[in-house]
Amino acid sequence: MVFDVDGTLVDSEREGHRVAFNMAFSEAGLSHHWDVETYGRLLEITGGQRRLASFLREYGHDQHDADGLAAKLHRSKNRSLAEIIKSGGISLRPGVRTLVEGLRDHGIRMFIATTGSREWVVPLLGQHFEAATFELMVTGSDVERLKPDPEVYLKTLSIAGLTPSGVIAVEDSRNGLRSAHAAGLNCLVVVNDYTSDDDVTAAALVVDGFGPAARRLSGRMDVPIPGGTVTFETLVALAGLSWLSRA
Ligand code: XBP
Ligand code: MG
Repeated sequence: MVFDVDGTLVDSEREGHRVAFNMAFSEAGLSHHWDVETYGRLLEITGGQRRLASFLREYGHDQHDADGLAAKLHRSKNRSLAEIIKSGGISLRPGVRTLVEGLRDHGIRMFIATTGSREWVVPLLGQHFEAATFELMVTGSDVERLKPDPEVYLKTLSIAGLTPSGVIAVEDSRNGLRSAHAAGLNCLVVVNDYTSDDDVTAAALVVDGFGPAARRLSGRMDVPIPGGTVTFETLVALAGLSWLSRA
């Protein structure tokens, strides 16, 4: 299983990244402030630095100024984010720990494929999981093109020596789903407050959370495995993750 980070394993955008971006604006003496709704709109642009550059161009900065200022603000934002992480400000979504530990106990290989910057992804996941939990973490710092481009998933498959068959991506957003699909992966989408209106109907299965209370919103997933296929529900039931088969 290949997990996305922001919005999937952790509810990191609203009270994590958004707050850190605003701290970067005030540290730079800028009056910009991204409220919850504005940030939700800006999330359409993946990558914090690209998101900043696009916003600054909207505010009349020319391309060169926007890019230079975005890089400076992004460094500042990630410094503030590191403090938020250290203070325990970014927690796992409910049910994630049970799912990850259940998969690990059943020998299912797990990987990370995120747009987020390596400098905070590693310490954040290190805070919540043992080091060996994820065999590999491919981050936005490790690829040229960000989601919805498939590069981060293709790089994960290539380094792990896997083909898409039998590999399931777990995402929260339309950008993430498009990236996983373009890499040929089955995708389970677990929506959150920011992505509940995303068009993710192309996903094999859409649920509204992890854990026993999860509701299936659409789809069902047949997972190709050597010698045939198994429904995702069967796979998760086999993996002792019966909560998902009830979704
Ligand atoms: C979501 C993103 C990231 C974060 C901000 O990544 O688009 O850019 O919003 O992190 P994913 P950075 O859902 O793929 O985990 O500022 O480090 O980009
Ligand atoms: Mg995400």
